[in-house]
Amino acid sequence: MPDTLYVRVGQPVEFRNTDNLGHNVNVHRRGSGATMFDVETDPQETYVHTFDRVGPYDVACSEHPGMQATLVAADGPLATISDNRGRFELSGVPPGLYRLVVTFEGRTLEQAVTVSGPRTEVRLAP
Ligand SMILES: [Cu+2]
Repeated sequence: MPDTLYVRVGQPVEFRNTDNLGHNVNVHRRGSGATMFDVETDPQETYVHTFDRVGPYDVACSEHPGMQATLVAADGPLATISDNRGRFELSGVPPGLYRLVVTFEGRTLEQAVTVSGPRTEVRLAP
């Protein structure tokens, strides 16, 4: 938990097994499928990995197929997770031209966004 998480590139991410059962954590880069790591974690054991590339990653436990998550690595503070209606808010964004990247349900959409005032609303066109 949670099933979707964003992390910063260069910051250590801790994968902690708080269960009484052994688990496995395997993480693949979405798209290429490249394996980032694939480790067994005993109860109360922790594994730490630092992501060095932006993008979405698929997290799974090979022993329990229902255990899945999405992890998105971002290289700056302008990242967040939307609510269950797809709404999100980022504060303190300096004016300028940005590239909005949205990842959901295994798909990635991109759109140019110009921030020019105190509030900019964006509607993502699929
Ligand atoms: Cu498991």
